[in-house]
Amino acid sequence: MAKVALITGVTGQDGSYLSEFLLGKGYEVHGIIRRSSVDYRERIAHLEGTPHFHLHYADMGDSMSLVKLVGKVQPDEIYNLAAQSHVQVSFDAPEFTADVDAVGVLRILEAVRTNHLEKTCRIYQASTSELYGKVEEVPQNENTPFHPYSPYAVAKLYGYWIIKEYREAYNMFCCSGILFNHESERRGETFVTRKITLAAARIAQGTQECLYLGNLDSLRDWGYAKDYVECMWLILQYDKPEDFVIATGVQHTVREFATLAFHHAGIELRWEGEGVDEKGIVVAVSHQPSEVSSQKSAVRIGDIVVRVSPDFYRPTDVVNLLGDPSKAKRELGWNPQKTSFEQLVELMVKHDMQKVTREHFNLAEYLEKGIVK
Ligand code: NAP
Ligand code: G4F
Repeated sequence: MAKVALITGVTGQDGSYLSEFLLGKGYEVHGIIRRSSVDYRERIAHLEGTPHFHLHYADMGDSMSLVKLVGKVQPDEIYNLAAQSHVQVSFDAPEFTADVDAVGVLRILEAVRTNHLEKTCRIYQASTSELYGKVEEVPQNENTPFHPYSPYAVAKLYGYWIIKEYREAYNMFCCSGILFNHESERRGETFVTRKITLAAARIAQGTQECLYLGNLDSLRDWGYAKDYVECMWLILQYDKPEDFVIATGVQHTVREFATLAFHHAGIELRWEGEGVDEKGIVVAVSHQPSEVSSQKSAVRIGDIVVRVSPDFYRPTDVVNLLGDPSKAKRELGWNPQKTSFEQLVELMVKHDMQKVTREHFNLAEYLEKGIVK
């Protein structure tokens, strides 16, 4: 009998990679989607219609929908990835964030209990390095004290503790993966890495003039999402329900990410000024290999292509995340260095250079045919 997995947040970056991973392992995969007036299923469109992949409408804010779905699907494993996952947005929508990211976890746990599946169903909770927030030690491991530093992190802290509570109170196999930032070609376009790789590609191809960023000094431990979903699965296959830090053990600033991303887009930057006056200035431009772009670079030496805008500063910002993945390496046999920082930036820029080229050609074709003016 194939194992049955239920994924909340299946349309997201991680949900899409996890679906592919579990289908590859022979699972029957069920995913929760929510009604939207526009189609946000781009990341899983290639999976729809395949025999072992099923989508169901439900919402993390709607207990009844979750109880009914868990009863219908009878999952062996639940991967609770659904969340309002944007830290900056959580300052603008704190109540919604708490409802989905905190109480939503409780609703999943109770849906499992209501359906009497607590002895058989294993639950993975998408926890986060944001719990360490205003960090109390560097690097951070499973024993580092938490100091959440945003409404998002406070909501996720509830999720972490309610998982632990149900594990101890009801002997349920439920675990948190404390994942550090992980990125990919499918990363949401307002997270800093994807915002940078898309902007670098557009600036190189002349469809954007300047990229506006917030805190350039912020340090993150960035890994590749495709590598991280394997860990979610490994955590649920472990013989005991435990929490794990998942990270690469290497950190870089936002500025370093931007410098490398522009380099892969054919633009060398130097940085000048401080704080809100800091600028990224073009010092050299190279032609792109034809497989990433058909166009010559549109920028010139001396152009300012990155500026700082206080609009992207946060009321409280987490600035020093560095994970210690020793436990995952030792206990799960997971390789934290499968994809390096340099490879990650390169693959994201390469993808976005092609995406921007396609956008450009589509527009040119439409203009030629008189479809848009
Ligand atoms: P993401 O791309 O933003 O995806 C979030 C998913 O949650 C989407 O499928 C979204 O659906 C769904 N969702 C949001 N509100 C919902 C609701 N009320 N009901 C049902 N579904 C809802 O996030 P991600 O990067 O894949 O991250 C996955 C999980 O890991 C999140 O819980 C995130 O907080 C956590 N995490 C991420 C990272 C990271 O670096 N990526 C690190 C640590 C932890 P729509 O498509 O309909 O919006
Ligand atoms: O890319 P970010 O928005 O990711 P953040 O806040 O670290 O959150 C992500 O990772 C968490 C794991 O640690 C997840 F739990 C969470 O769901 C999400 O996936 O920002 C990274 C850093 C921040 O310090 C931010 O202040 O980049 C800084 N930054 C600088 N300029 C910017 C910008 N962030 C964004 N989004 N946009 C900017 O223009």
